[in-house]
Amino acid sequence: MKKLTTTLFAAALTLAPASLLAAPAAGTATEKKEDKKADLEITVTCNDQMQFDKKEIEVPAGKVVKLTLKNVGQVPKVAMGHNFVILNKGTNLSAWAMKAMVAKPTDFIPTEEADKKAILAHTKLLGPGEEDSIIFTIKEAGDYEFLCSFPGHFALMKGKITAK
Ligand SMILES: [Cu+2]
Repeated sequence: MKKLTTTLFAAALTLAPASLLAAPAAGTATEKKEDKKADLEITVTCNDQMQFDKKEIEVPAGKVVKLTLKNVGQVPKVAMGHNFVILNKGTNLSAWAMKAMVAKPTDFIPTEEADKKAILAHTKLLGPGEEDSIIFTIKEAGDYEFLCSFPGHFALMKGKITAK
């Protein structure tokens, strides 16, 4: 019995530092997006025909949403890259897309403050076979437009997220 107690005590000592280290990470600036638990997960695909497989998406307002974009195409990124950009309410999609179009060094995400502020969330620019996930929460109910900001794509690659 004494041996067992000693063993358990030793085990408790070994476990303690790990749990102590893990605790402070949550809710701090070091929190990674993977750590957040999504209330809802959505997958959107995009392809060489410049199509998202979804044009209308509904999400609950105030909930944590994880959206994964998958590029199922085969054409190289330089000619057919795709991303998924959600714009804040009140943004003029066409005007914003024109700014994005010339922002090649930043993968077609405009660098001006006002244009960046217009973004609610966005994925990386994806080449064929790639995917990226974003985590976001839409606090205010309403309609939000999304698009692919690769030059010339938004005419076909756009849609609406409704937060209810
Ligand atoms: Cu695209």
